[in-house]
Amino acid sequence: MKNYTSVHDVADIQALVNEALELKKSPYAHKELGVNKTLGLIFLNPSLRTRLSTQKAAINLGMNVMVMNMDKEGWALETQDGVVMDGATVEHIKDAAAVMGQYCDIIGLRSFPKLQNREEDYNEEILNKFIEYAGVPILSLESATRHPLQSLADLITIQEHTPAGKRPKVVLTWAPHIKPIPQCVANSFAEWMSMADVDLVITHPKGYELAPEFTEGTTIEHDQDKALEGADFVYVKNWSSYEQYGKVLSDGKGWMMTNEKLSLTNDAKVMHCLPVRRGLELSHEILDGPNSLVVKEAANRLYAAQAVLKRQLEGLK
Ligand code: SN0
Repeated sequence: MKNYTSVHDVADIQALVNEALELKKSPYAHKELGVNKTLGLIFLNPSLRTRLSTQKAAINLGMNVMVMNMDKEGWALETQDGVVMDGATVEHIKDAAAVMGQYCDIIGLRSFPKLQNREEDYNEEILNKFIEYAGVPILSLESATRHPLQSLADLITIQEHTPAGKRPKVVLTWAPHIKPIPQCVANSFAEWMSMADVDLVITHPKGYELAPEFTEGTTIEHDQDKALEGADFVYVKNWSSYEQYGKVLSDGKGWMMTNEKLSLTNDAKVMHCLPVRRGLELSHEILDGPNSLVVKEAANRLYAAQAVLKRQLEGLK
């Protein structure tokens, strides 16, 4: 594997999940693979799980890791081509990426959408410029439209909690939030689940339709109670509107998952990528109760990252 930016970079999803589960059993089995290889983790936005789990995954594989919080510690990056840089930006992304590629064997990049201009975000300008100019494999740590390491961890978690031979009902439900949030996690989740052995239903208020390329063939049910009926997994996530790009359309009253809503399901396990706004996106009672998988899900971020980094390291040879 060269770059890892979406499910489309994965030839065999089940094989990657199996690899991650193997690594979970023996995390240090391949620590020779990464010796004298350096992973650079470049953050243009905040992170907790992604930063720590990817760093640990690299260490488990014997790699060296360098982390740079570009948003706070780097020069302000210019992304437009051909402009006169007489304003606030100091360094062009093509120069910065090319230089980072000299120091790193693999580069992980987090670059959230700005949620101002849909075309710019959905063209993945920053991610694609890194791919173009860094000259080394790129690992997406959440880009403008997707969060593929999260989705891989989600699929691992769902498989671990599904009895063999069962095809679970998985519901992706929109949740309230106070500010515009990327569509990435929901996009990626929909994209991965549509390729996995699950029945996916997406529920959200009208106006929160995701970009059609991620939901083609998926059942959309605007009545949340109806969607939740018989669910084995409920994946809770807020996202801002794609249609009215980056807008928060309502306060989402009545959409927060509670134990009352959980009673409509097949005693569903509840998932969230974190960070979660308690009492707004998801109730305290669920997060502190027996149905929550959020910590186990976060734990699997390590093995998702390790499986992907292992493939990228193997691809360097
Ligand atoms: C990001 C998102 O894409 O949803 C990262 C999730 C892994 N989440 C947020 O930006 C949450 C910010 C907030 O204020 O709650």
